[in-house]
Amino acid sequence: MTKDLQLPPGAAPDWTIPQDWDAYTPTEHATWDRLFARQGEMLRGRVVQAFIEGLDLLRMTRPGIPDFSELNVRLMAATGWQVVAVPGLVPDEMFFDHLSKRRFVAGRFIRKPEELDYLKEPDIFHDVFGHVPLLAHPVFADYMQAYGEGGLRAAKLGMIEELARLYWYTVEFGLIQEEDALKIYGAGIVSSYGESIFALDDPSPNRIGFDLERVMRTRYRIDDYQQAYFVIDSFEDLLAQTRDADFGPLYARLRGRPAIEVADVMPADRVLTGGTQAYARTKTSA
Ligand code: HBI
Ligand code: FE
Repeated sequence: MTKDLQLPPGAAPDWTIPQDWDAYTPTEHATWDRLFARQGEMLRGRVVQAFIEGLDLLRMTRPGIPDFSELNVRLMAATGWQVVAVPGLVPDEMFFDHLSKRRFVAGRFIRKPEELDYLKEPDIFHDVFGHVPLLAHPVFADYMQAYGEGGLRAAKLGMIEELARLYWYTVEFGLIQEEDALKIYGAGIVSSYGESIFALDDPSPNRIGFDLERVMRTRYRIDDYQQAYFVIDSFEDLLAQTRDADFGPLYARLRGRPAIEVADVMPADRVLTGGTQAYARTKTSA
């Protein structure tokens, strides 16, 4: 997926670069603050409680782009994780290797003020606001490390695409059942104004109970809101389902079965919302 990437000049062999926090301009800090204010407001009552707790614990509620060296003192104390800066996308195996060592790679740049809702590559707002608060949660922190370890094994077996679907439908676009309500926890949703509303409230997408094998068979779209979201019961359950799974036989079964399309509903699905797919249809008929 990220095979043709070249090590950028100035990056270390592990693809990290200094964050160079002093180089951020007032405009860049102001962009962070605008995005933070907009998401903070909207996420109240929509995001999993652990996310809010992570923001507070890591003191991410202070204005301006976070300085990784300060953030890492608190994050390290909470769960032993660190955030490291990278120039952009890194090769899959490098990405997995960092995760397996409890290092989360984050873009250092921030989107332009005139493109608040448009992102070609993950920037610091997506990577740090979206992903880092949950890394302060001990169980989610362990899940992320286990994912990295699983990624290194999947790479050897030629199963990165299947494993990447798990990341996509949990870490990026996951929903969670919390005290009888559906909440957001995926970073791709948390860092997006439009999708924070769409993922929970819109009648279009399917919302289906999480099942590891089902998710690893399901294609995803990277160009628009998801047509299906998968719902976990708790981070403990997500970690248990993936840590206790026997990936050898699982990969053997996946090799023999066709992928599932984004909007398909399968007979074994635990359907929470059968989506109308009205939103996706407006896009294809345009
Ligand atoms: N690199 N910087 C960065 N951020 C990502 O989220 C990322 C990456 N490289 C590979 C990757 N994600 C995914 O393809 C893996 O989940 C497979
Ligand atoms: Fe992400």
